[in-house]
Amino acid sequence: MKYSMAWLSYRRLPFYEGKEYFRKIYVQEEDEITGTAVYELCRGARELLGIKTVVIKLPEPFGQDERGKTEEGIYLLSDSKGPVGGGYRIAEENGRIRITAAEPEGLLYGSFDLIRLVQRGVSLRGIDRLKHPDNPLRMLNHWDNMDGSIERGYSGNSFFFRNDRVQVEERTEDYARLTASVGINGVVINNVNVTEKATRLITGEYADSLKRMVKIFSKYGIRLYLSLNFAAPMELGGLETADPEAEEVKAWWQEQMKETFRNIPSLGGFLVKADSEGRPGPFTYGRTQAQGANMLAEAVRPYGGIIIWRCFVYNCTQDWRDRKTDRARSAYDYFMPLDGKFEENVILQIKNGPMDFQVREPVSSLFGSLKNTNQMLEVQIAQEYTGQQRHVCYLIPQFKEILGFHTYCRKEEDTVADIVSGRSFSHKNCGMAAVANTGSDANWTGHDLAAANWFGFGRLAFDTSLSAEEIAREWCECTFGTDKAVVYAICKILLMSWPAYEKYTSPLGIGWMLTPNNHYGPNVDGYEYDRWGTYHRADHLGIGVERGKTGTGFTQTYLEPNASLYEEIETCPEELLLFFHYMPYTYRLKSGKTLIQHIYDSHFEGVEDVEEMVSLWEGLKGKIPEEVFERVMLRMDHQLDNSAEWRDQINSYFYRKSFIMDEKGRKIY
Ligand code: GCV
Repeated sequence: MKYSMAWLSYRRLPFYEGKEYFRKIYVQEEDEITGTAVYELCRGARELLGIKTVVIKLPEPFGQDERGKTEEGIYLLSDSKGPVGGGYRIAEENGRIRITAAEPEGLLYGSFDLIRLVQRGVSLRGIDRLKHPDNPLRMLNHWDNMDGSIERGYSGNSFFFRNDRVQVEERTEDYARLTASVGINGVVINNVNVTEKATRLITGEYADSLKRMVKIFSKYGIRLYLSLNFAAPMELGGLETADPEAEEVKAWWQEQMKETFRNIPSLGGFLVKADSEGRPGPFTYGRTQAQGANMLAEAVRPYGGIIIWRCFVYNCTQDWRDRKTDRARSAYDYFMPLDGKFEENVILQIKNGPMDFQVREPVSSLFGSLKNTNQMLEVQIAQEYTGQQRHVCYLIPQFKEILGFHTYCRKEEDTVADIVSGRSFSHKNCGMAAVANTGSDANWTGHDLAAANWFGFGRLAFDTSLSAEEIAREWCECTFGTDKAVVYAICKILLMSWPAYEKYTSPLGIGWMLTPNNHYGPNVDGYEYDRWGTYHRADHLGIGVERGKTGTGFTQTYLEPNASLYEEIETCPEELLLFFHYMPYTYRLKSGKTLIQHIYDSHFEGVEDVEEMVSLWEGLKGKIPEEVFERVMLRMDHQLDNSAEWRDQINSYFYRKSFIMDEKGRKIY
């Protein structure tokens, strides 16, 4: 086997009560996506149940009368009054399972859901499930480069690009299957840092291979998107400017888009990183982010395209001596004044927190503050700052907290989940995106357990009401089967992993403290005297960034009561205390412990948690495939060493800074 099929690696079920349903599939429509649904059901039946399925075309029209007289089997029924937007209903009655949806995508998602239920051994008798995707857009953002490398990639090379060429191969289809099976409907294949060859992806040069990719994606209801280079008019068109207000620039983009969409008519649109970390953007010309985004939006509008404009804009050449400039404020300060000024086909894509995917950050204050602008949540399942797929770090509990955060932008329906789903402000162009964690490794994600984040992101973006526990269990049962001991141990490891990572790395929301550039392993002062705006401000008396009114004022970018909650030390959630406030080491937390003692204790505990995770994994020997067991074991052994390194460096650093002994007298160096 060249590579695994992760949670779609079907293993034959020795006994399954609902086998008979799968002998016949009745289908009404003959469109491509419904065809895929049929193919997937047949494949599932063959591989899971050892059944050869007969596919029967239903007569047109197929109304209520006809439905009464049907035979046993599975029915894929399109019904304009059925669930819309990719939603579906699965209902069983008298030996007939009906999957009903208004659109073919719904039939596909319903079919994958049905297969998942079989994989998990769930009885289908009397089942009645109605599902509507919560988020209209459910996207993966790949940071893949044309040379085949992946920025922040931890599972091999790109399977989209190699040697400056677009690759379309068997793996493209398997990727589409996995991705669509969890409800993802949009994929950006290239890095947001668009340089050199990647700038040319919008030209005809790569059109043939991109078209082949689109053909595969479309079968699975996935739209292709590209990242673009804001300076393309200069780099490709030879213009002297990329000023969004210059007529020649507008004309260049309009002409280019005509060609791009002629080549790839179903292209969804573009993701843009502008004015960030050295990328070009409208600021160069004294223009706003809205002027930049709207100019592009106008060029793609005739083709139904959208512009997804990232809010990750900040000053990355800060002076560490400057205590007023605050990277956390940056996106808010640039984008808030522009609320309501973006075109309807622009979506602002906002990272979950105001810094950069740390293990703990507050939710970005743009959520809830922006009311008249389409917005999307961006999270990162590539574990750049959370152990780089060498550590287990199941991130779905973090995403649940983010989605559940009350912004107080309205009396009801005010959470991040409400906002990005479009419920709060009736937006249609909105949703969730994740920076992807896949690559050419045989298990797709480097660490086998990291696949739970890919699966989990898709499931959560589709259904934000699912709990992190439910998703972990689903993933585990689909991937490893339903043996209770296996499911218990793996779910426990997953659910312990994010809190453990938080405990043994940087304390109480301060973040960073890791090796510059590669972002792996501890280095407390690695970024402290650098230009990136990521400081902990520790001295011999205390630690933390003062972001209250007397500091950078970032607390005041939140709506009330959150602004006051974060401002006041007594009410500030302790897991974020050092993000918002500079605190003395002797400050007593609610637990009664001093801040310094909390740092020591949590670091010892974090490593103990990893020890427990390791022993849970050891208990799985012989219960899961040997190869997977060994591969994960190796990574877990490393995680244990690396977490101890974190513990020792952090504890020693703060002991040496504060000169306060550990009350428990443990070894600190
Ligand atoms: C793609 C962080 C990462 C960069 C990444 C950037 C972004 O700074 O370290 O590698 O660039 O975020 O989100 O654009």
